[in-house]
Amino acid sequence: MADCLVQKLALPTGKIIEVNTGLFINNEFVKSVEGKTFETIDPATEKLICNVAEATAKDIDRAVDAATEAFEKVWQHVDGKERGRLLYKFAELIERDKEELAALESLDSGKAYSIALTQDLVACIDIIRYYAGWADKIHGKVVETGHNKFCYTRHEPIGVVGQIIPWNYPLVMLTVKLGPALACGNTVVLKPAEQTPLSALKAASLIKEAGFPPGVINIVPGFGPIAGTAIARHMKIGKVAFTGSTATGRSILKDAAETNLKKVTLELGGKSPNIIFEDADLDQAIKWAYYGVYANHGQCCTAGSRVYVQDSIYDKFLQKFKECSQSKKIGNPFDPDTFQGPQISKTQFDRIMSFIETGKKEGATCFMGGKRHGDKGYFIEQTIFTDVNEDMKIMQEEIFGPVVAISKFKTDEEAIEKGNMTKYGLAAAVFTKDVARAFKLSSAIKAGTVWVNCYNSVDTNAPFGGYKESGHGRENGKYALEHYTEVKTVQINLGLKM
Ligand code: TXE
Repeated sequence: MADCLVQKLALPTGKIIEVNTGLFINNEFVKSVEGKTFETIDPATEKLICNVAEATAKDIDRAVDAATEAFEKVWQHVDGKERGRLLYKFAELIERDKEELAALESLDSGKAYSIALTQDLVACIDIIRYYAGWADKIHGKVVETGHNKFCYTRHEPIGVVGQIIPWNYPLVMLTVKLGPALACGNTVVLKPAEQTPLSALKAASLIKEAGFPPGVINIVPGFGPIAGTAIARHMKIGKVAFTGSTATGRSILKDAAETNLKKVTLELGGKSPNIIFEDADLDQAIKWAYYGVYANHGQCCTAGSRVYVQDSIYDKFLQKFKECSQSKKIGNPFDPDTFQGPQISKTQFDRIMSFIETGKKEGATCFMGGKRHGDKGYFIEQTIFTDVNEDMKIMQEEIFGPVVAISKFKTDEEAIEKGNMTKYGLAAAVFTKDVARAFKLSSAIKAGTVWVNCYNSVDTNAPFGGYKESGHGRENGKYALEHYTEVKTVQINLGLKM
């Protein structure tokens, strides 16, 4: 049965890649119980890439049963050194196949192949190696409780964890979620986004090849309201980790509350401010601000989509930022010099175009861009709005496309006030040479990450997550491990009498 699910996919470069398009449960690729499949589309051409098995609630049950059995019979007895060894092996296989994985990522999501290869894949390998290193270093503490007792804590795995990931960084999200969960000794049921199942399925083959026992990692492509909800509401899943929209995060929290109160971590949307002072290195600030908003076609939760520039340098900044925008290529993701590919889907394309129209209706000036790029694929021009105010929808809602609003401020206080005028709190940046001001602003801005004189500079060992409606909990680094264990307190009587 597994073989009939293997599909040969032709890349625009002429290369053929084989992918197994079944659900990955118990280390086998299988059809869905109901035999359903769904289409995955190339956003650069709007053409069908292939059909992929679609998980429904019955398949999630199957995957959870496999993960439960694997946890109880095998994985919880596997020590940290061995878990680490398997993770290192997985990283090695990702590295071996990085070109194929990057090509699939590019085909399915539209991101530039050169960027997928040199940034996304490099991050994936690093993340899995980082957590491989943690696997045998997860332990509790001795707690002082007086002479008559000995008290210690154990950091035990939760059991089966559910992971629901988005389409903007499919493989990076997969590794960010799998790394800490496996290092801590959990088994996993992971649902990739319906727009981008292919790289996750290719990674599933590597999981099997690495030698993970059957059922430890199960990968089940499907739709959010069906397969995603089944994970969020499952009574045998002890924790769910989610990255995606704030609306879906809310619904997952509600599902967890209404069922078994599973633990939930959420990495949600943002509307991040990027504040540029007159004393900043202007050329550097422009390059970082550009990367800050347009990286991954604006489909980045940390996108610095509100740029605030001190009034004395505003005009110069705007002109140079525009020139920088016009210098980068939008087009075929497989062309080596492409910076920006298409948006992920027709839905996202329409959503972004409607935000652009709203911005114009609200009275903002569309200073650059604002239109579809080309006539095929979901490409959108890099777009700059000026003459904006904080009440506008385009200043409050996450657009998740190549659209930036650039406005002015005069004082530190005004920059702080405007920067914080949002329900989100994922990230922010400050550009200045004044150290005291950098400290002041980075304390005052309510965000999970504040960059000083750089943007979107993410490190595997630095925690990542949001204040306010940008989420719960932290990913990356040691902080992520806290969300994948239960802490057990053991108290041993050494002489207390009743
Ligand atoms: O997200 P969803 P969408 C934001 C961004 C974007 C908007 C909509 O603003 O414009 O979200 O994108 C699964 N129960 N981000 O609609 O719906 C879904 O199948 C359980 C920010 O794609 O949140 C997919 O796997 N799961 C972001 C994942 O959730 C559900 C990245 C994300 O989809 C579900 C992506 C449900 N009821 C979008 N409904 C970031 N933080 O980086 C959907 N899903």
